[in-house]
Amino acid sequence: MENLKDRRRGEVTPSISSERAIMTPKVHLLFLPLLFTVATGEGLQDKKGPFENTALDVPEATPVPYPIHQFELKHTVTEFRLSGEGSDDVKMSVDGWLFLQHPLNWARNDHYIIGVEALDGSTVVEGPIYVTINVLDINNHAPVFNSSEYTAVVLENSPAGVPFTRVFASDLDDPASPNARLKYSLVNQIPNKHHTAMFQINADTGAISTTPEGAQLLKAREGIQYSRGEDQSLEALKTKFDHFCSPLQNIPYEQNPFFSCVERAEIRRRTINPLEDPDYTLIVRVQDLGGESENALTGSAYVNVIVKQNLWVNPGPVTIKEHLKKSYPLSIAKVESNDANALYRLVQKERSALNFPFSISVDGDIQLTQELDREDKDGYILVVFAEDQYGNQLDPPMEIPGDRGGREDNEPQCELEENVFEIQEDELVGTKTHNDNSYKA
Ligand SMILES: [Ca+2]
Ligand SMILES: [Ca+2]
Repeated sequence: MENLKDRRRGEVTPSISSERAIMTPKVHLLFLPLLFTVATGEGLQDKKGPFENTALDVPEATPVPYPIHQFELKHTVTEFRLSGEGSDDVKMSVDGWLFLQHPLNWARNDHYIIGVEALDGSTVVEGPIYVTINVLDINNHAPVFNSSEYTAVVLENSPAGVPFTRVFASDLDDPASPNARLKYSLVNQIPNKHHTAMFQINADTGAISTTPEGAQLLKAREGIQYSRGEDQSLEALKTKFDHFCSPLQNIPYEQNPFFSCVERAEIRRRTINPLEDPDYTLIVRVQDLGGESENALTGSAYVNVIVKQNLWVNPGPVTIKEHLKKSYPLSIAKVESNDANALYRLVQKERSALNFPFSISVDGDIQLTQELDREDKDGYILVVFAEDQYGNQLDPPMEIPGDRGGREDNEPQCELEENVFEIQEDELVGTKTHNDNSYKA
């Protein structure tokens, strides 16, 4: 930032600083016009005008003294009297030059109105006039994130492009100008296995979501799976261990390196401190000037991401043919809440007076309760809720979309059909899920 400022100063006054340092205020005023010409290299004629109400644009943070405008007076003037807010920052020389004594700051005030009277001795000979100084913003503030470190949790299988967290930065420059037009970007992802970007950031909003790869590949740390109401104590872990690691040897659990390894991993997983041990750390950057200039000022922050196991996965499309001769109820799909004690509820999305031949078991088994007949209805949309005993949702309702007929009118598209939970005609042929697990009837 300092470099930019220095460079900007250089543009305006390439050689003023040493001269300014040795000058007394009196000499300083005497040589102002000459000094200004040297300093700015611009035609000062352009800055002249009659002694009348005038509006002037002045960039903020200019080096001083900065010549603003020379007023041409009709009378002999011995001094000027200035009034109003900001009048301490400007001065008039006896030859009518209005100049800045102190650099202006847009963030403090974007304009000043200063009254000026011309005096001969103690008599006002001209004025008062009112000079409006409009402060022009320059890009002298870098954008800053509202936190240097963020923490976020992302569920496995989070859909690509749907934000799971957001970062935010602000910039003290003029929000109506490019100086505060911010762009976010993702600089780095740690770890960056196989150079696959798992996350993306919306350049305009700072919203962070998974990429299609992330939606597919992000996995929570492995842990023990517990079923509904199952004891999750370390004693229960011993029982599980016996179950998976028989035949048993006569070794105490505590001395069994395999058991103690699993035990440590399980305890660590339960007491994980995301800040100290995130699954991913993202480095995000914000740039002003719309991110389109190499002169843009930047800010950065860390985003710690914890990947959380997500069991609540849409089982995907099911195709069932009508008049299927099976014993009912027939399992056709299974869902599992992230809360082992969830109560499941299954409804039909579109209210219908007709029979709804589906049910869901306490374990999340979606069952067909009778043969389907396309004459009755050619498609269903099922909505599954996972709730606690008070009816509060534990996972977002899962909508399993269905084809409501009319397929003959639509051009068949395999990709689309794979996303459709379709229950119709003749026979249950199986279900496909978007995580490639398959269900066989
Ligand atoms: Ca800025
Ligand atoms: Ca500024």
